[in-house]
Amino acid sequence: MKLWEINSSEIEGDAQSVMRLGTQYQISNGYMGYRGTLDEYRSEQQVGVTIAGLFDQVGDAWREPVNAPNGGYTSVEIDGSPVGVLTSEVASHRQRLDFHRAEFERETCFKLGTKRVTIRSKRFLSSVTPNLCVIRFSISCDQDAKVVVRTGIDGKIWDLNGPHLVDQVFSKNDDALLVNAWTQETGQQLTVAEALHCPFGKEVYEVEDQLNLRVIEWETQAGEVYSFDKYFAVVCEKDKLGESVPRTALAIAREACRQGYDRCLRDHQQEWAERWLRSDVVLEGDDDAQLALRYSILQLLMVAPVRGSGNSIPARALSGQVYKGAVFWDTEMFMYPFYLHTNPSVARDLLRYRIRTLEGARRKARSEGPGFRGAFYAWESQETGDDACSYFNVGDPVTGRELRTHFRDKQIHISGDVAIAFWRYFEHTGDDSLLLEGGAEVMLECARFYASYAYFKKDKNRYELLDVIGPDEYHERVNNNAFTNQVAKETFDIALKAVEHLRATYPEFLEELLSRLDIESELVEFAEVAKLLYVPRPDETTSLIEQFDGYWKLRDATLEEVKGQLVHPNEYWGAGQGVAVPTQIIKQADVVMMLTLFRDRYDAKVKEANWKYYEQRTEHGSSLSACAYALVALEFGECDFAYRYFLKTAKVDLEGNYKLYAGTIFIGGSHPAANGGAWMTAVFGFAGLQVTERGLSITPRLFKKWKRMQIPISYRGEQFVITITRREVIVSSSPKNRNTHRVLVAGREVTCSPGSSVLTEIQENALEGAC
Ligand code: IFM
Repeated sequence: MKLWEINSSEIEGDAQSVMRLGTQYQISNGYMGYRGTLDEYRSEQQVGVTIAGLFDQVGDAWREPVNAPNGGYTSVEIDGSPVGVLTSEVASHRQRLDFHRAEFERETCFKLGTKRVTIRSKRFLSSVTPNLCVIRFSISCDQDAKVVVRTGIDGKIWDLNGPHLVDQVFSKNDDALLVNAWTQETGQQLTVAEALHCPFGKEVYEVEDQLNLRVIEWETQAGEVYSFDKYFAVVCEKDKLGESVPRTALAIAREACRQGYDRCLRDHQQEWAERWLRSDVVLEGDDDAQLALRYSILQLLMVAPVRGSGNSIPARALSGQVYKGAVFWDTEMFMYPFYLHTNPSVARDLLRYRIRTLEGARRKARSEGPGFRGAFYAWESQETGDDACSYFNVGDPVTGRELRTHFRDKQIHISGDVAIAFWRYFEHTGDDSLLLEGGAEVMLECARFYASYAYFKKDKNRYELLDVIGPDEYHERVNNNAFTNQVAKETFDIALKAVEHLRATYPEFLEELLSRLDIESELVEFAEVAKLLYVPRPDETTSLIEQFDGYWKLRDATLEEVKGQLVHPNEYWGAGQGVAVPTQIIKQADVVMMLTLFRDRYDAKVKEANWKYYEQRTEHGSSLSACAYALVALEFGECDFAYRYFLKTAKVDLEGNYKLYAGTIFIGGSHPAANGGAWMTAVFGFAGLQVTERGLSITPRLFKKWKRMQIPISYRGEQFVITITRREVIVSSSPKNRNTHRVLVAGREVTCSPGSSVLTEIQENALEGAC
């Protein structure tokens, strides 16, 4: 069990540990996230039940996702004294997150004079009924005692820019509790309903201090365990589950209560068993890495959007309202590969979100500059695809002033990141239906945007992309950022490839699409811009790629020097006056990100030279950075480095080693892009798995202490398990597969038919860059 759970006995003292543990122990089911806070906690302890895809704005403050009233609230009083971690003497405390079934559990023993009282609770967000949370709560005391439990729905909500839910109405409907509320901006109704199964005690209904409560009293007998089960449902108008939101919420909570805890848990567990079967990566020989990787996979599995909901995954997933609950490039570039390789139907849902928000991207292109056409995706995308990113996205902690940042208007690589994800879906799965569903349209509109953005420089006879921000956000408004230009060029190439595919396969569909978009005459221009678009190349002598025009001329400072100039620890390093701006210090992988995204296009010499140059100059101020450096390091044998950075990525939330502020802006919460980065480093990096034009390819570089890796992979709609030891690679094709596949193992081609396992011997350390 030990590699399938995290646990902690830390007694939460200060606000920082409450925040960190709340994030680390969160559970989620794609519909909502429930922070890993304790039953008795309230909004001051950042209890958050964050709803996916429901946003609200209050006044001029940032729009952000809505947190629901907490249906999991329970507090206990023994002999008239309140019992809780923050107020009582704690003899022992343990909390646990069970990976098998994404279940949070706590057990706390309190000392109350001569008495010992133990509280246990477990909760899970159902994987089969997305609106449902199920809780089992138990109390026991070593002596007879008078117990009062207050359990119900807490309407006092932790918000960053709220309050979002107004006119809360608390009521009791027969056996169930209800809180009804409405969002401020659009008046969307949201209901939390709670049903309870409690076979003991005397119950009274009460509303106090924004708590909609049942007060249950009874006399305990020494040593007896008293348990009750709580079922709460959160339903919003946007779910379109029925005519009446409250009635739907009541029906879900009551039905779960009728079915009972064990049945709800069984169904939930069954679904989780299937998820793990498709995605668990076994790392034998290294428990530390195994646990961190599995935790990362758990996070990705928990936050995948509910099927058909039209949502994607925000940069802080559902751990709260940070980053406005918005979807960034993090999803397509860092999380998406995991889903694409394990459960492409989720990858498909993520792409559908971009199809759904295409209109917003078109609006943004039109509004961001004269002459811009096509689709410029939101840097911070919410439910409509309009950009939630503000022009002043960071505050200065010294002066308190807002700083102009250009993430929204200049980080144009976002459109290409989205387009590339669409093409990779097609390449990986062979399924072209998404191209017909809107994918081809997205790709063409992204290409159109770049064509309208590109500037033709006559004297050099080339197109350039001026005034942009690459992934390194410390250098704004630069010209010809290597990553951005490469991504834009790729967008033209793949949009044209998509057109060719459709021309050959669905000519009528293509004709209708080109005519609807009125784009046929622009295709020649796309080809021309793609051909003449300048992409910074490796220098012939040094192999170095300049991150953007003029980067080499910036002051070559060290990280220490730059850090030494900070006046305030939270000061933002970029945005106009930032300490990194005049220097070559960068925030996160940029050229190196390009080298891993397009890993086939650059040789190991170029990778090594650039990695060595840029790594010393990278702050890794974003959790997206370390995995890119780890991946590239593996391509020229820097295995110890890669391993360290793999662990850094996989443990970002476990160690809580991340920035809490960018300037004055709170940025705490979970890091699903790093979770995806950890998976990529393990699978693309150490296992060397790649999808090439010739099919799957595996070139393992197992880290020295790893004995065995086992990776389930979905490819072309079929399932495989790859087992790698230091001496052999076994490719097992599921008996349910239909086709025979050729797989390249360490450069040798093997053939794998359905139901077979093919073993290839490899010589330890014989591979280039072996670890
Ligand atoms: O998308 C990232 C960006 O690259 C760096 N700042 C944080 C964003 C959200 O994770």
